[in-house]
Amino acid sequence: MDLTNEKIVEMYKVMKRIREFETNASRLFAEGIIPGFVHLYLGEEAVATGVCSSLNEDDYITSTHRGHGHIIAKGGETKYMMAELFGKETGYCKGKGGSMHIADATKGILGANGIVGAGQNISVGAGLSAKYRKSGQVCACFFGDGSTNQGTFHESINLASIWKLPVVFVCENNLYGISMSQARHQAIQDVADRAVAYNIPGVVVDGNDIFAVYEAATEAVARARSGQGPTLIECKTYRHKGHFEGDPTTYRPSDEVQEWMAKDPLPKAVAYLLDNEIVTEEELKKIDEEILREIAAAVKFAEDSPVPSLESIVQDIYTDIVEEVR
Ligand SMILES: Cc1ncc(C[n+]2csc(CCOP(=O)(O)OP(=O)(O)O)c2C)c(N)n1
Ligand SMILES: [Mg+2]
Repeated sequence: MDLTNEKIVEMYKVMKRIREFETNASRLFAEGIIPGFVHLYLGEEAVATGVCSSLNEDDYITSTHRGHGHIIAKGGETKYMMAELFGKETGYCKGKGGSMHIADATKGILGANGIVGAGQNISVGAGLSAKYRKSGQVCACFFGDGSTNQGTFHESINLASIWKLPVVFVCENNLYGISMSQARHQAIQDVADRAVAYNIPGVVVDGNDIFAVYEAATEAVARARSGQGPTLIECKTYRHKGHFEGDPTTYRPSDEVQEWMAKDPLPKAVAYLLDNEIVTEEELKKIDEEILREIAAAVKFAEDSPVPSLESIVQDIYTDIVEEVR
């Protein structure tokens, strides 16, 4: 692979940033500071990082209800994300969207999405737009195993395939849709098998191996960018926490959890960096400390930010948009 040491370190930083953001979100939710629902990306960091590292800055992503990792990996700003989780005025959606509605059009982040499968349709729209404008952009579309039973999955891949749109479909197969195991929700083991029905490549990769994800994504992105159409990449992975924070996860056998915790992508990446002498222990410590400081600053920013004013409840809604259009 054509990866410089510098790029490998950058990829590690992204994974670590996601890990630290999510660890803090978990704590702050348990303390009752973050309201609403949060679905954490802990354990799945290598997927978003590997895929987004293969994209250009002006490429697009669509995301899911478990979106923090995707947004960070595509360059979303952690302080505005954290403020949004807190419901504060300085957040990405001025505190009115929360975890599942974070978007940043300036970075090609077309939004987290509380509707399972809805990002798939949006990715086809983005791909169609890029093709129509001949912009050379690609859209990476993230979604879970559960969503691949939705009509949107099939309709989106069908259109992207027939129109050869520049979309990379990335299934994060974490073996569950809420409490429903994959074995109970579909009669196949590999979601990638479904690519056959649309005559596109379907690839299975170890989603906890950042290099495997990066390699598959790089190939799929090149294929998409050169007008050959979409690829379906299935990343086998596992979430460390429950479906949402507060989920007691009684439905997962403990040996399965242990098996996957041993495959945690973060220590794997650390071992790679040290074993291949890409960084020294000391340099790694400095990198980690820098990320810890960044996330602590994001939490402080969120804490210090004001809650939205009462008047803002009727701002940025339909009537405002109509006025803007006029
Ligand atoms: C259209 C729709 N149906 C049902 C739900 C409720 N729901 C939220 S997350 C989820 C499971 C999603 O599983 P998966 O796609 O595997 O993603 P994961 O949570 O494992 O990342 C469901 C059914 C929803 N949000 N939207
Ligand atoms: Mg799932």
